[in-house]
Amino acid sequence: MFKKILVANRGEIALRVIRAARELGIETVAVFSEADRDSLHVRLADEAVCIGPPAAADSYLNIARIMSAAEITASDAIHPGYGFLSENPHFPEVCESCHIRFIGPSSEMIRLMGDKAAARRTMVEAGVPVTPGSEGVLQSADEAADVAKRLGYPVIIKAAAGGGGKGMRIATDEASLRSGIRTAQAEAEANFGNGAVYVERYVEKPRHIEFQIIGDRHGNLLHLGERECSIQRRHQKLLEESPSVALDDALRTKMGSAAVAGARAIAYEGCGTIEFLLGPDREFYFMEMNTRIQVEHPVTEEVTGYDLIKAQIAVAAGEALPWRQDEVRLRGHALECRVNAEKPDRNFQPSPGRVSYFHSPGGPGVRVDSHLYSGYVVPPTYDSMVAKVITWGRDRMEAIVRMRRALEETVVEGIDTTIPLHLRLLNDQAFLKGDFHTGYLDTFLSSEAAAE
Ligand code: MV4
Repeated sequence: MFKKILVANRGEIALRVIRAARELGIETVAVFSEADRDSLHVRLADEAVCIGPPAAADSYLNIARIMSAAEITASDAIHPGYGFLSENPHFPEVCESCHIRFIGPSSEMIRLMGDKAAARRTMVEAGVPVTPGSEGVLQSADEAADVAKRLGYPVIIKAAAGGGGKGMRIATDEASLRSGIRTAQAEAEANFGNGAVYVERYVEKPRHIEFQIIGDRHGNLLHLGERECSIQRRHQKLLEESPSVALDDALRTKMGSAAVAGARAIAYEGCGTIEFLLGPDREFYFMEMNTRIQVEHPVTEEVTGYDLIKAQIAVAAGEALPWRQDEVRLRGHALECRVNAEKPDRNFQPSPGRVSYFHSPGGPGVRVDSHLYSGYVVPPTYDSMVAKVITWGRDRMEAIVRMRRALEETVVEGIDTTIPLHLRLLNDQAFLKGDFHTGYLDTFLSSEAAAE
């Protein structure tokens, strides 16, 4: 097992990793930017190294500075968390050349799944359902028009180097397809330095359902159920839950087996997520694979009882997973509300600044993953998420009632947060019925605005 792990991240996920390492008896090293000098991860780690100025490019994204911190502290492994360097295929390569273990998959795996067209092809070969679409990237607008005619409109144009919704266009006819191809290529070239695009049939009113998978180097690979992530705005999730009301045991087994088949086809090691679109007709299609631990991993931890960060560390150290698919039990229901330092009523404008007072909720079935404390200054420089409130209940309604109660208990003074919006969502009829898709939140927000 590792002796010392460097945590190449900040905020709540840095705390989460430090806590798991501590329970495993592993020492920790925090790295921090000048904006994070007074952050909780700096205090909770055994050692801390300043790696540069506030701008992420000069600190949390700077591989050379992070490797120097790892070398001077004699760290034997690095946990990347999510965001920042977690899906940069170059990072595990540099770690390997420095004889430091990267807690995550190989650079080849990250590179393969980072190319959305290649990921799609890989899943087709593994027998995982994908949306009907072009064979690979498109060479011309004429080729795109031929493919779209065969598929039928509407279609969606996606960038091979994109992901998370970047560089996408919906086309409803040949004219909008031809202009969409041009703008998508230009946008992809400008943003990713790679203008390659492909086309798929557009699935209308889908849910975003993702499966947590985990693999080790001994051939064990299993799924830990799904997360319902349809409640999002501009590809930022606000609220996640497990299980999804849209799945029964039969569909869960079918989608879970597809997720495992996809991950097995690439001999995946570590924690990963297979994202699916689930249509109103209950047909499902592979969308993307994320090769990192995700923000919403706690809802899976709450229904399975497994610690995913400890598992990630153990698997990276070469240990065999002690879990078998037929032993995984999904118990009860979990919700996660992301609390962001934003003004939801002012178009989600960021609300950084000093938190004059913070009171964290507690009691039965409540978990809070947060780096907030009274007096903490939320910097304007990074992601606006300041807390994740997670609740567990024997059924969905108990988890919802607990979430309302927990958010009502929470006090965050000095900045605005998304808590009031969450409380309104948790009383919405469609949400309560579980009757929603990826367009739900936009509709909810416009209907609230119209009622003003
Ligand atoms: C789609 C789709 C409909 N049909 N693909 C959005 C992010 C990226 N991972 C792929 N995305 C989508 N791909 C087909 N063939 C709709 C979306 C989509 C979406 C997916 C999940 C969650 C929110 C979304 C919001 C808009 C579009």
